Amino acid sequence: MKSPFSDMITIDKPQELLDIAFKRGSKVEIKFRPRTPDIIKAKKREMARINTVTDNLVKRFTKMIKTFPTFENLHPFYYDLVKTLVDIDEFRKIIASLSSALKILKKIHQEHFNKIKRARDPTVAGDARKAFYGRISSVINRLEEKLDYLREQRNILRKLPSISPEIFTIVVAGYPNVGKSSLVQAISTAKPEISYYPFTTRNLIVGHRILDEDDPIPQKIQILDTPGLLDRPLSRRNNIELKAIVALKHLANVIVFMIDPSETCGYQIANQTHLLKEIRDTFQNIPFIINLNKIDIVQSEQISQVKKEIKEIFPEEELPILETIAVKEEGVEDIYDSAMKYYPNEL
Ligand SMILES: Nc1nc2c(ncn2[C@@H]2O[C@H](COP(=O)(O)OP(=O)(O)O)[C@@H](O)[C@H]2O)c(=O)[nH]1
Ligand SMILES: [Mg+2]
Repeated sequence: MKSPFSDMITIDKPQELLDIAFKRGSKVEIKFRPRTPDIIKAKKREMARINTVTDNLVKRFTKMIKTFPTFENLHPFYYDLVKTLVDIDEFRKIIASLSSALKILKKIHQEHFNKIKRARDPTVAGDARKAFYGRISSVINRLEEKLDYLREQRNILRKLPSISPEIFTIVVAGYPNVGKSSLVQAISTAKPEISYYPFTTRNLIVGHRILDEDDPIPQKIQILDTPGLLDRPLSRRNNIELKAIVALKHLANVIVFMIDPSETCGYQIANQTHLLKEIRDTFQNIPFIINLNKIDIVQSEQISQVKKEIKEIFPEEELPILETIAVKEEGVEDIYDSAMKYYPNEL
């Protein structure tokens, strides 16, 4: 699984671009028939040099431009995340100015190519090539700030999490220490992978589960543990953080909200149900499952009490409430089965 940005090529500095291109130019070798006049040799050599230099720069620039995906074609999850990180309008302007620099480069090439062609003296041909080098150097050097900007953007975008936005995703939310990681681990077939997510200092944990190992084309789902994202009140987040969190709505097919009725996580039930309400309101159209964990260390009266409180918070809708002992993997398959009720059935 890869993010659309994980294979982006490096953005060179102008001097690096020019050094490589000129080096290629200086290595051009042409074989001449015996007794070829010096003027013909000089012209052919200089033409081949400026062609090589231009080709090299055009290819390199085209690659740099193409390495940035067209934002409109991104999956909405990545598009929303990118918007929190990058000024898309500024970005487009810069890409456009690279494209126009390419056009100028080709024009300068044409002019000097013609000069070399018309030369009647090897020195004139050599001078035309040198003049060409000088002019394109200044065109490319003028792009320095723009290339610096693109390099920074690339470094930011490259860190975006590797998630498959297309596959069925269960997102696990809830306060720290309620048992989210234990649940994700218990449900996943493979060892969860760790991914960076913007605006959190914690890592996103991505577990996978293969639906049927015997299937010739095994179908996978993913289970996300979201430390630092859906584990504290949204009302205390700034706007940008919130946007990065809300981007999860494009990803989540089901949200499992975990509550620790034992309060050994360090958060009171009232705080936990408050977060539950906030997250329910934020992700309104996404199916929701409530998970009471750590029932091994809670009295059954306490569990009934928490269930009653939850029902009072949501008088309009009957959300499923399931109980687990995540560390002992008890009840976790019921969570999985319950989430999979929302899995789109094939024909
Ligand atoms: N007694 C008990 N402890 C649990 C249970 N699930 C998790 N824990 C413990 O609670 C702590 C936090 O669990 P973790 O999965 O890391 O929570 P997270 O911070 O929400 O990811 C760990 O010490 C777990 O061993 C459970 O069902 N019962
Ligand atoms: Mg955890």
